[in-house]
Amino acid sequence: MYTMLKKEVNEGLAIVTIDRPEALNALNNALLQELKDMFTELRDDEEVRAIILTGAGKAFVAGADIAAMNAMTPIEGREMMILGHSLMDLIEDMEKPVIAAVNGFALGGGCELSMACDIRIASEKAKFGQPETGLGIIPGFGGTQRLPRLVGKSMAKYLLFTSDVIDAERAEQIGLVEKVVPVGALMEEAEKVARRIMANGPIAVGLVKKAVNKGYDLPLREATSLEIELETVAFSTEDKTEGMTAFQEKRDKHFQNK
Ligand code: DAK
Repeated sequence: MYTMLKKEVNEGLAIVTIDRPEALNALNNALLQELKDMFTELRDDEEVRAIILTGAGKAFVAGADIAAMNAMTPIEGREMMILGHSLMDLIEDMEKPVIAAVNGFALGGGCELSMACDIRIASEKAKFGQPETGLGIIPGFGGTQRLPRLVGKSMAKYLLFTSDVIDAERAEQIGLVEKVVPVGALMEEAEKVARRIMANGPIAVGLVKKAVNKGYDLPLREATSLEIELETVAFSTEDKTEGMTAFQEKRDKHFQNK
């Protein structure tokens, strides 16, 4: 039973909307747990092949819940961080592609949640930032690590040190988002991208996600060895035969996810 999330599934594409209007979708323990339950369910649901995560109202997620954190002891804060990290890891480790459709504020924990997704598509109204140092803390859901991996070390330090909030256009320039679209076109564009991915071999997409995510943190030769192992798996699938045969026969592909 979800009180702060809505889920719609249409032809294999799940859209999850975070809806906690009183706090601009800020992440407290209860919302983190709901998100974790939701993504576990989506990971295990064979009908679902791709996921779009978005927010209701003017925020994607306006950060971790400041009121909740201010009342926490360091141990309670640590427990919340472990819960948050387990959610980010779950999204990153699941084989299905997850697209963040960033509709508004993606600050602190919200920016971190978007960075755990595979692709970020933003509306022109979206705003990004890691304002933690302005609160006397540092990011607690992976921002110190995922931001430099996306935008480079210096730009990440610039954003983390200054707490600057940047608009969607700037976020696209620095590689934090892949595409910026007009407000009314956000979900349509996110769905278009999701459907393009879903037209490809689902096992191949999952293996590519793994190769990029796991390989990125390995030395090059270990990462290229990982590619050999994962490609060997891809070569053992019926999807490989179907994809290549369909090309040769000049017909549509019908991937079976096997
Ligand atoms: N937490 C709790 N409530 C929030 C919130 C947040 N992050 N952001 C907004 N709200 C609440 C506001 O308090 C307000 O509540 P009421 O006063 O109406 O009761 C309501 O949402 C509407 O917000 P505003 O009235 O402020 O709306 P505006 O349009 O004027 O401003 C804003 C929108 C996004 C610019 C503003 O709300 C704002 O600056 N929000 C805070 C942004 C922020 O600094 N976020 C936190 C970043 S730090 C860790 C785990 C994670 C992290 C760190 C440690 N551990 C577990 C240890 C991560 C930290 C962060 O995310």
